[in-house]
Amino acid sequence: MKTPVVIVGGGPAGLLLSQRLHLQGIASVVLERQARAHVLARIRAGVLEWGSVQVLRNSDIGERMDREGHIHDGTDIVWSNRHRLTLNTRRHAGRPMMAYGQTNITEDLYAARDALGGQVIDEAQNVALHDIDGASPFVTYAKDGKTHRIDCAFIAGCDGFHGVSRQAIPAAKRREYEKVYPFGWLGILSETPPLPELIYANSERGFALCSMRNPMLSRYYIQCQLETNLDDWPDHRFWAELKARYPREVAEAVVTGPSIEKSIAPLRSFVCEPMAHGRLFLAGDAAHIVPPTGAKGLNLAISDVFYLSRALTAHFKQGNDAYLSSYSDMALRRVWGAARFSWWLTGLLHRFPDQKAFDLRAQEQELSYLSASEAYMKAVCEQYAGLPFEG
Ligand code: RFL
Ligand code: PHB
Repeated sequence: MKTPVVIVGGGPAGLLLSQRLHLQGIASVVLERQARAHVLARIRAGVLEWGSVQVLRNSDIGERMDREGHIHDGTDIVWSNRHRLTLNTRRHAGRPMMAYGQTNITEDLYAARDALGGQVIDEAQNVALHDIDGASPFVTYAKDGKTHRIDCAFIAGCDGFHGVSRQAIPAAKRREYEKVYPFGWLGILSETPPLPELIYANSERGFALCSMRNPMLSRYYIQCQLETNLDDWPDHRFWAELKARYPREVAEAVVTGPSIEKSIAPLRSFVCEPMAHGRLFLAGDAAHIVPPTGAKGLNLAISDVFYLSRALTAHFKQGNDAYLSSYSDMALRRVWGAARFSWWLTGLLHRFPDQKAFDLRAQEQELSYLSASEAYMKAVCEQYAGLPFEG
């Protein structure tokens, strides 16, 4: 088989790239390791920056998002069980946010790829990248007991943090920056009405987050120890702990019910430089991971794909490789902006095992200053709302 672009990974980054290339008349094949049902069952991100909303709209997959997504003005933060502030992105950065789940976006993307006859090969095993340094790269994979080969002009590595694409860049050409946090998030999904706002909590019992998916679906998280066992967290214990981390008026407003999903996500910051080598280009979690505190992971996957689809389009339609050559540097500028912001917000809102009384006072002071200073609030909201895309 032969195709202009092989895309490794059928998560949001890979599917969105194939969709955007298709709309420009450029064919691709997506190779996904898991079964489609498995990919569609993932519960992950919930918050979109306005720039991401616009990219999804102009990729022809914004219709259901515009119908069912919830546009809101930003997110609240409560701390010391008393104080509350709002990161009002509409007021301080001129753009709102959108609550619309990654699970829905993935469904929308698969529906759009199917409608346009896009080729997504699932359960593709042992995907391997070959000759990425040369002019004629190819990808091999196993399916139904046979080995297949696809020749291409470019390979997009969109296979997430545990994928194979990043490892195809020779170790000597790659620099990796990593920070592993000494805690995780225990998250649940419940078919109950969410609070009207997203609310992060910095409490003495640890971080918590009340979030939403739709009018009858809520998402909640609490900071937990890495060695936490899900069996030790029946729903009643989760709800009690969540409520204990919020002021009374918030806790009383939380509507509890049985969880329909419960999982633990460890927190990590990771960036791989460069994001390209030869004819391989990385996008999304394959190149970088941020802790979920700033809600940036999916948004970065979308901005990488915006840059990469523009670069491949310029190559195939105008024979212009300027954007391909600058892809890694341009994407990384935005990635580091979000990586720094996510690291900062994680530090501001969590309890760390080695924190001293001084550190806690400094956290409280920073939150007080943020609520008092218009200038600081503006700087934070501009980053929470998402940095602009480069032209
Ligand atoms: P994905 O979603 O991991 O998809 C990669 C796909 O590649 C496949 N794959 C392979 N395919 C072929 N061959 C191989 N060898 C392969 N290895 C892997 C995988 O099966 C998978 O289908 O990466 P992608 O597309 O880059 O998308 C990134 C996002 O999923 C991620 O950044 C976000 O979910 C992060 N995130 C959030 N981001 C936000 O922007 N806003 C949020 O509110 C937000 N909340 C979150 C989050 C992530 C979380 N977890 C669980 C890590 C909340 C949580 C709890
Ligand atoms: C979510 O709704 O899953 C969510 C919201 C905000 C975050 C992270 C996750 O910072």
